[in-house]
Amino acid sequence: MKLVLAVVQDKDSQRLSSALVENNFRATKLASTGGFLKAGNTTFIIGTEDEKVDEVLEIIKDNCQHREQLVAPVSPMGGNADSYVPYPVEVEVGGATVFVVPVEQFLQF
Ligand code: 2BA
Ligand code: 2BA
Repeated sequence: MKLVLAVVQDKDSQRLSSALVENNFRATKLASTGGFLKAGNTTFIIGTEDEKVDEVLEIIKDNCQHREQLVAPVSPMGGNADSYVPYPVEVEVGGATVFVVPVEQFLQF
């Protein structure tokens, strides 16, 4: 069994969630925050059989888009001065950042 961890943009999360259910995959959605943009994104946890991982990855690819996002200057006040961006910059946010990790045990009590 594998655990697929996918960080996706909030705009795609509903579509991806529906596609996973339609294809009979079980998933858990977590509200998360990107370390760089400090904006909300969604992390999907999908536990599935090894042989179904490719299918999950296809579903993620088909339902998550790349987008350009403008990062406005943000005051470091109350935040971390290390990550201060002094001028607006455009960054390309990927469709999805995905990790696939082995599952040692899957238990449901
Ligand atoms: P949910 O996805 O909201 O699912 C709630 C319950 O609905 C499930 O309980 C299961 O009994 C049923 N269910 C879910 N998907 C189904 C499907 N495709 N067909 C028929 N019945 C379905 P649990 O299995 O106890 O799961 C409770 C929660 O644990 C799930 O909430 C989900 O958040 C998480 N979860 C379960 N299996 C997972 C997995 N393989 N990967 C990631 N998260 C999982
Ligand atoms: P954020 O950390 O908010 O990053 C949003 C986008 O900003 C990134 O898109 C990337 O294009 C850019 N970016 C991030 N860090 C940067 C840096 N130090 N310098 C210049 N540009 C930078 P993606 O790479 O598609 O990542 C989207 C989201 O996926 C990230 O949101 C983060 O939540 C997650 N992510 C990406 N790589 C990760 C990793 N290795 N581990 C954990 N989470 C990751």
